[in-house]
Amino acid sequence: MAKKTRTPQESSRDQSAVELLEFALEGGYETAFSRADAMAACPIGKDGLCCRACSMGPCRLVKEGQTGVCGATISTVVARNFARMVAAGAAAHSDHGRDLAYTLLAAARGEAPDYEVRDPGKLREVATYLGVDGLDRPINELAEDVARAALAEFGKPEGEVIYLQRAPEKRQKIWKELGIGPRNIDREIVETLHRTHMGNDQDAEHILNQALRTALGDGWGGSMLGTDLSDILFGTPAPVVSQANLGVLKDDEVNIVIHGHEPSLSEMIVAASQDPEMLEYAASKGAKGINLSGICCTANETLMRQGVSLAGNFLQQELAILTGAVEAMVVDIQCIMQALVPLAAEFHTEIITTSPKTKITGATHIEFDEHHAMEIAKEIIKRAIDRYPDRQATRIPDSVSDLVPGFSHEYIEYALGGAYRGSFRPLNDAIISGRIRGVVANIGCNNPRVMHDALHQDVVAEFLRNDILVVETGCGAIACAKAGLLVPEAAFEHAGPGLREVCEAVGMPPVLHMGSCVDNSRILTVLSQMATESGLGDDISDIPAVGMAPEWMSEKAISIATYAVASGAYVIMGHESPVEGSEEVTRLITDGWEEKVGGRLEFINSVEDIVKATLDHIDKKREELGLAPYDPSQWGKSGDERMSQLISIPLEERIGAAYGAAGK
Ligand code: XCC
Ligand code: SF4
Repeated sequence: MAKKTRTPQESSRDQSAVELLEFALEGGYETAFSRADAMAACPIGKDGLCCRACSMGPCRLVKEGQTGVCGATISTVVARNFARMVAAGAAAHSDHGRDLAYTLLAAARGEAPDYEVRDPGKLREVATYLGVDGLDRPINELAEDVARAALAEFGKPEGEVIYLQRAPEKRQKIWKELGIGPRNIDREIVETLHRTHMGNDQDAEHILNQALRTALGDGWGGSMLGTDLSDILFGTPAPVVSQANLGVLKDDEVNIVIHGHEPSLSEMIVAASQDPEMLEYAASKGAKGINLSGICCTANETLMRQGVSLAGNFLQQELAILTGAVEAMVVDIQCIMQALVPLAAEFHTEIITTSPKTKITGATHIEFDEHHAMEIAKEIIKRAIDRYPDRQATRIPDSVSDLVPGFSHEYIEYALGGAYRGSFRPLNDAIISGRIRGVVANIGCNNPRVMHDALHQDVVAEFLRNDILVVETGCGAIACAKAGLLVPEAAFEHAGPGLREVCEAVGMPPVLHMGSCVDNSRILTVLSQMATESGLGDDISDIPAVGMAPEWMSEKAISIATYAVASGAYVIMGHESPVEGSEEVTRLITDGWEEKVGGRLEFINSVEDIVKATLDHIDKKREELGLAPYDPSQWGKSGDERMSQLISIPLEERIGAAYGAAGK
């Protein structure tokens, strides 16, 4: 691929990003965008054709029929590389889930006084799933047993991951027959690393079966526990009003950006930032207040529960620093670019690493310890405040969009059926009647090799026009939030007539923000419940739904895609295929997996092709279910008036009116 320098306009769909990229260009600052232009992707590695598994190599297999020194074929090498991506992604999500279990354990034992069980109802529900009895015991006693049962899922010596039982029965049978039910979460990750070591598993299909099993341990294990335990500790999300994009930074306040993935420390920072002592200290340095905002999934976690605003998604981490308005960027784990440190050194921004798992050379390390959480949170905030007087010229873009996130599966159920009749019935009915043609889960990252946010926003706009309800997580959700798609009135402006009717009736946005990347497990729960509720078949693979990550970049995204496929979903990843180098592996993950598990994984990189493949799949599933063909001409004559009235009320007021006293 020839090197090509893109203009800021060609690099991002987001005008605030474009402005800051122009500033970076003038000032000679590097960003991931400019580095992606300067660094062509390795043509061998990108297709999965480089094996570094031993020192007889590395072997670069570039010609059909070529083998490595050990004789490994192209399909073996490509499958091994893919399986290792799944293992790394599953490890990241699951280790995050494990840490939450330890936080719950410490809280239950009274060793982490700043944490408590905030959602006892969810605690009891999770106890039931995990087979913990004595639901009426004192909350901390129950919480301790739930934490221990959760921890056991990571390494128990016998049996299978318990949460597999939350899948439709038919799905569980498929896993059993194929022998791909994960035995525990860690073991499958370890076994994948073992099997892909030199001289082990050398049959592409067999390696890929293990990839499916490892990924299932992520989706139905580590990630699902991560979500459940976060809800227990910090509350199950319900709709809130918030704002997205770099315009949320404030010129006259101390700006602290929290970035990464874990909610544990960030929840404490949220609380500490409201502490009168901290506010007073900020005032003593001339600041009007302390303004918190987030990047990536730490942002999504605190957004969903506390309404903390979103500074931006993955590709905006460096841009936030370029505004000159950020006193501290506090990072924990995952998706943190090392480039933040040298960039921050050009401004007054301090990069503070906090996880015992993540240090970055040159950053300040203040290690988080849940036993002294609040104390550490305050120390961090104080450091940020101390930087405020050093602030120079700022360039905060004026773009902000409102959004209404907080759609946990519990909340969706409540919204559809009410507190006493919570159910997915109305959603199924809307799909059966054809008001909603199908469902798309649009998730995943940004990638500087494609125009920032453009694929997310363009495919989603097309889906809405086609009466497809969209659920989102991760950086994809942030991309669409910035485009104004996550507010109820987006239905009015963007949705086809049927979807619009449904959104009007419930007062919900046509794009539902379901949380962070581990919260893709919430989507598995929704799909399972839809399959269990009658009318749409009896398995996830029967539902007219498609999953996608059009701008993916991380190994976690590959793990998510793989567990979604193993759960029966058709998944489209945009950008490049990491298995491009092998026709056999490409066939195995598409037709091969479809035969096995009913889901398939494809890599497609144009908006038109993604939309077409999605609509074709959804219509095919509708037909297989014997549903009426999609016909938008029947809908959209009712409620228009109500909707126009509704959108004339300010969002803050409307949220109470439209949502009632939900969830909390
Ligand atoms: Fe990271 Fe979760 Fe990807 Fe965003 S979407 S770039 S993984 S933050 Ni999960
Ligand atoms: Fe080469 Fe085989 Fe070693 Fe891989 S395992 S580097 S293909 S010799």
